[in-house]
Amino acid sequence: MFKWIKDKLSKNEDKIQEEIAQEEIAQEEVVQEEVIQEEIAQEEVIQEEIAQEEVIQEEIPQKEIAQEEVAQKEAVQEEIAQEEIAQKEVVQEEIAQEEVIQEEVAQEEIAQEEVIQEEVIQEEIAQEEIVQEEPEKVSIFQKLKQGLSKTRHEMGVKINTVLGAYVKIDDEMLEDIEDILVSADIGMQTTMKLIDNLRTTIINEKVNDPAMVKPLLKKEVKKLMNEDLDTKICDEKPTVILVVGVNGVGKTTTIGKLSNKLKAKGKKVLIAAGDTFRAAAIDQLKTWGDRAEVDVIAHTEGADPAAVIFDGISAAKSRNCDVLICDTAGRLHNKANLMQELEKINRIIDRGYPEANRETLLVLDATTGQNAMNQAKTFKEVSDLSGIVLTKLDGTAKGGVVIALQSELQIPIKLVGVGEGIDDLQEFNMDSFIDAIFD
Ligand SMILES: Nc1nc2c(ncn2[C@@H]2O[C@H](COP(=O)(O)OP(=O)(O)OP(=O)(O)O)[C@@H](O)[C@H]2O)c(=O)[nH]1
Ligand SMILES: [Mg+2]
Repeated sequence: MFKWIKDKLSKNEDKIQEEIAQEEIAQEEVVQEEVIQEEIAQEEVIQEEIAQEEVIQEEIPQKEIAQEEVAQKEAVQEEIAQEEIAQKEVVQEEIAQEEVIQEEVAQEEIAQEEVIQEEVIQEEIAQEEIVQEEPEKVSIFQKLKQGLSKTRHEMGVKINTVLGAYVKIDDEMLEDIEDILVSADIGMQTTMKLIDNLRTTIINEKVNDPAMVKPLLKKEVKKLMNEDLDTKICDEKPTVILVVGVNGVGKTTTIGKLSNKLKAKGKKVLIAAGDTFRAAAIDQLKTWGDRAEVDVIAHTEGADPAAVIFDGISAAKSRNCDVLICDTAGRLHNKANLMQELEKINRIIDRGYPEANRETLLVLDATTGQNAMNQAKTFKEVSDLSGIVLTKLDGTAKGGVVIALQSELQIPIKLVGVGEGIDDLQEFNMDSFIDAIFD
């Protein structure tokens, strides 16, 4: 019995041992499983971290590059913006400066205008005062000086300013004078000659003082204009004066003034209305004839000018006139036309009045400056000019053209128009003219 119990117990013991062993194995397996799971989990975490790390590291340079690019883009845009602002500022600055300069120029012009007006007033007062002492001679010069006040301002006054700015004579000073002469319509060719001659005189005479330049310049102008040219209008009996020039220059007005002048000298004058282009021209000449108390020989509008001149010659002979003055049309459109017309008229005078002295006066408008010079060249080619009448010298700044005309063409200026009135025509006097524009 005891053995059975012992066996039973032993068997139970074995069974328990068996169960414990199995229990332990199971537990062991569970633990190992957990360890493995743990390790896998840890491995995954590490892998995940590595992957994230790599992603981060990958992302960082891209981010940096992107940030770099954005920064560069911003910098460039900033530069462009600043550049634009700077350019805008420069443009605005330039506009502002331009406006200031324009304002200064306008002020300068106003100031000059005022100076001229003041000079004119002073001259009028002076003229008024002097007229009482020496009526005729002085008033003529004052009138010329008054008329030329703008030219004087353009030349004499500006030259004074330049001379005052230098302590010794040098090339720069001569260039400044050259600029003034060109802008006063003396013309490039004449100005160059004048400056060259002036420079030679300055060197030869060893002149240093700028104050000496103006008298020397005046002397050179006189030399270039040729003092020997005959500036007197012929009025010896019998004389025919043919007046030519383009339209509007003042031919008819000059004829009226000249008739009056000659009549005042005791000459018997007759006018021929050779401008048959329009009726108004004939009427205008008749009006001037009435003013000067001189007869006018006229045909109707559209008549042959040569026929009018022919009748004028016959009348001048039969009435025993001293001077016959012939008006002509200014509307001859081309050189061939002009030449034909003038040749025809000249033939009539040569044949019909061979004993007469001849004057062919070219009338030029001083306000047209260098254009007057071109007209003179054309007329010189088609006609034998004996003199020039320069009208409208009053109030123009282009009086310097007188110097160019006489020195380049060697045709004497004989008369100058200084206004629209009947007395506003003067015999040209070179000395008075040079004084009037330089002093
Ligand atoms: N200020 C001024 N005006 C002048 C002078 N001479 C003429 N005039 C004016 O110039 C304008 C034209 O003058 P005209 O005598 O008709 O000229 P023109 O050459 O005969 O003209 P056409 O017959 O049309 O060819 C007129 O208004 C004149 O009063 C002058 O010396 N000074
Ligand atoms: Mg006319």
